[in-house]
Amino acid sequence: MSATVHRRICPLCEACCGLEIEVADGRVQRIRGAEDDVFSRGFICPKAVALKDLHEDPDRLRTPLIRRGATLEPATWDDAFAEIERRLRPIIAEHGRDAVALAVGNPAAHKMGLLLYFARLARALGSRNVFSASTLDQMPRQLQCGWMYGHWLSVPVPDIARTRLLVILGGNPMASNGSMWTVPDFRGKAKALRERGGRLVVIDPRRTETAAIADQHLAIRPGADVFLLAALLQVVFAEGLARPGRAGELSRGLDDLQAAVAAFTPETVAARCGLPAETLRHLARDIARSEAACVYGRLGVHTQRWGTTCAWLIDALNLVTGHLDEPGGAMWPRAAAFAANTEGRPGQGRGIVTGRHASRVSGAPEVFGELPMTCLAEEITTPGPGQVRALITAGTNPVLSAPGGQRLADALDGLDFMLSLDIYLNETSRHADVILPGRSPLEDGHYDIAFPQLSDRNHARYSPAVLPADDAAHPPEWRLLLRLAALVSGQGADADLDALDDALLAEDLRRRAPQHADALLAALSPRRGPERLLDLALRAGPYGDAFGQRPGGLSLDRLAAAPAGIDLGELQPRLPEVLRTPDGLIDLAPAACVADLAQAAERLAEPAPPLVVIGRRDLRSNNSWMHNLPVLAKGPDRSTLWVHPDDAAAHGVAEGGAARLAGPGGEVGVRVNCSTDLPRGVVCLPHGWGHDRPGAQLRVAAERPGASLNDLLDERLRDPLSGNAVLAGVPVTLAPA
Ligand SMILES: Nc1nc2c(c(=O)[nH]1)N[C@H]1C(S)=C(S)[C@@H](COP(=O)(O)OP(=O)(O)OC[C@H]3O[C@@H](n4cnc5c(=O)[nH]c(N)nc54)[C@H](O)[C@@H]3O)O[C@H]1N2
Ligand SMILES: Nc1nc2c(c(=O)[nH]1)N[C@H]1C(S)=C(S)[C@@H](COP(=O)(O)OP(=O)(O)OC[C@H]3O[C@@H](n4cnc5c(=O)[nH]c(N)nc54)[C@H](O)[C@@H]3O)O[C@H]1N2
Ligand code: SF4
Ligand SMILES: [Mo]
Repeated sequence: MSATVHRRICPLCEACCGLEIEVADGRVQRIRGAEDDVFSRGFICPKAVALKDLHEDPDRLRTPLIRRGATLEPATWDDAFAEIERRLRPIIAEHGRDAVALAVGNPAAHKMGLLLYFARLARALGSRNVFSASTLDQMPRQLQCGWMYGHWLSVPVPDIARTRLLVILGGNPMASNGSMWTVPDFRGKAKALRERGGRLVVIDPRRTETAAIADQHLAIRPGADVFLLAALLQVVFAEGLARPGRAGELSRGLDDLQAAVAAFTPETVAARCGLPAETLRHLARDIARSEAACVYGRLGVHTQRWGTTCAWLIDALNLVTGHLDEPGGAMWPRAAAFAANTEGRPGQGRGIVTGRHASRVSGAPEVFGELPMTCLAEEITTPGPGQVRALITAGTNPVLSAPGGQRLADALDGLDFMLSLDIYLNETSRHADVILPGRSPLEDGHYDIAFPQLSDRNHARYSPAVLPADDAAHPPEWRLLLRLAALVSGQGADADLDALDDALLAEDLRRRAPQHADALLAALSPRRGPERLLDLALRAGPYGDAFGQRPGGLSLDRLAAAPAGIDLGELQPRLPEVLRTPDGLIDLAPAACVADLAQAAERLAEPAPPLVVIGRRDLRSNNSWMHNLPVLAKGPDRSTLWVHPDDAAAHGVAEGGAARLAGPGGEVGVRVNCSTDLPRGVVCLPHGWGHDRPGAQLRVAAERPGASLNDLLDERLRDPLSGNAVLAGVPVTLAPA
């Protein structure tokens, strides 16, 4: 039978590479990079090929499961929804909406149906107890952008194509392929940067894969970035190098910023950073004097106690040195759809409000409608009004991905009801009473909602489903979520979903364009579901056809007719139009950050713990859920603890040997690999392992389960501003097993 070649944007990481997938006899034959993809130009990594294994994985769930005693057994969709209705409705009736918590994870960012309709479910439920992987990851960055620019997804990214000096703190794009920065083929782009005489500087405790290709690696002590960044700004101000320029004229708070960093001379922070004062001074001068420089910080600076304050200092440094919104500096993408910073009145908006409520037990602030994932366990286990009694998870595995994972696992067993939307029976979903499986990504159409808002070049791409799916036999996730939305709003599990989908969209349209709602609804038919929302977003977006008012503009029809995507050009300056703050200015000194930095100053002299743990990512792994795919699981063990050989000797552990690693949240058994890429006093363990929990169905992963880093981390350690978890720089002890 003849093969067909299909396009698909890879849904596995933020690089969003365009793939070519060859199918014959209904089976995936071959996956490779799409050379003519306007954005990724043929680049892929080894994970793309694993989409075949994912699609074919016999452990991937294809039918709902319902708990019968100790086991989860296959069931029909109708029985599963009947069970959900039977169990969930009384909990809402008796204890109210807050008794039902929602938790959503990383894959939702990569599946438009899951993302758009999870929002529908959350709205229908109306619970305060909403948790997501954002508070294990990038919430500091979003909060800081909200405070400074007025919207949490107005995130400037390095314009790597034109920069002369790129400084990366706490990011390892050679392994992660970039984050909060969609930059396929980082290696090629970094090489081009160096070939045109530019420089790459990496600030990371470990000599990472990215540090290895850099011109300079500064092995900072974990958690010291807040001091380093304040010192760089101090030098810029003290040496008269500040030239905030155009962005400066649109800012307020420059004097407050200068005052806030004044005490942090390189000499005062050098010891804490583990770096010479002169090195910091030179770096500050290089950034300030470069005609096009960009400082970029990621996971390693966000998942620490000072995450939000670090994010602020990085953007402040870019702005004060004249590199914000300038070619080669940090620039805002202009996405074709769903970007709030292209909607409403250009240059001004409502800004953001946080802390509208607080978590019941720890009093952690609400941020963007969420509470910290690290508060979930205590909200389940602490009795009293408002206690969480039921949980719905969607594409999240917090038992492995959140600090205090084992305590969370214990808490899940105390729930009255738990529902998981997941594709596996895994460490988290094994606690559920009902599991509703999502489909293989190859069976759904795809448009990235978030990542074009973070991309190093403007573009739009859409992939239709690669393989046919039978909606009745296995409904897409958006219909599962809609059915749940109907259920929690009292309409019964057999509500007319198409009518509900129409009604929800009509409601959206009436809010946005009251006079045109009916005409718009008609113009968008006969599409349904996420594709209809996408068509609306594209046509109403900045490049859209405005429903005929801008002929030749974007629509889903037009995008679908361009399989290689549509290039929308290099990043362009967007100030002041991008801003959505109430006064139309950038806030260079958000009060909460200034106060937080003052607290950091008080802790500058604290003695460094003798041994701390940091995390790592491996090109062939992805968080907690791709260890069951044979093509990625083969090869060397990627779950080992890396230790400097002198530390290994000092703690009596040997290369290849077993050891106990203990932290503030617990201890785990690990296997040791010695590595001189780490400084002394720092050990390195990846997260997402620990696939030895009974009852999970991950046969390949269970062969080499590894241990979960999050079992030794402490869920009480958070960035107080954003509620984000602290995932690195945590003190540990190491001993032979
Ligand atoms: N292959 C692969 N790719 C992935 C993922 C994956 O699991 N595997 N996960 C995806 C996800 S969800 C995300 S969010 C992104 C994350 O992508 P990145 O932000 O690039 O994250 P990491 O690769 O974890 O790199 C974080 C770096 O911070 C360093 N670090 C730790 N502590 C500190 C510190 O105190 N200061 C400084 N300066 N550095 C520190 C670590 O050594 C590490 O090199 O990757 C995505 N891509
Ligand atoms: N210590 C430590 N902890 C970390 C990190 C770290 O660097 N160090 N990184 C953090 C980061 S950046 C992130 S983003 C989080 C991720 O945290 P999570 O989102 O909780 O974790 P994942 O491992 O991505 O788990 C994804 C879940 O979704 C399921 N899934 C996969 N595809 C689909 C699908 O198509 N549909 C549905 N319904 N489910 C699907 C998987 O089976 C799995 O259960 O982990 C965080 N945890
Ligand atoms: S870098 Fe790899 S995992 Fe990420 S999108 Fe590209 S092919 Fe997929
Ligand atoms: Mo993440």
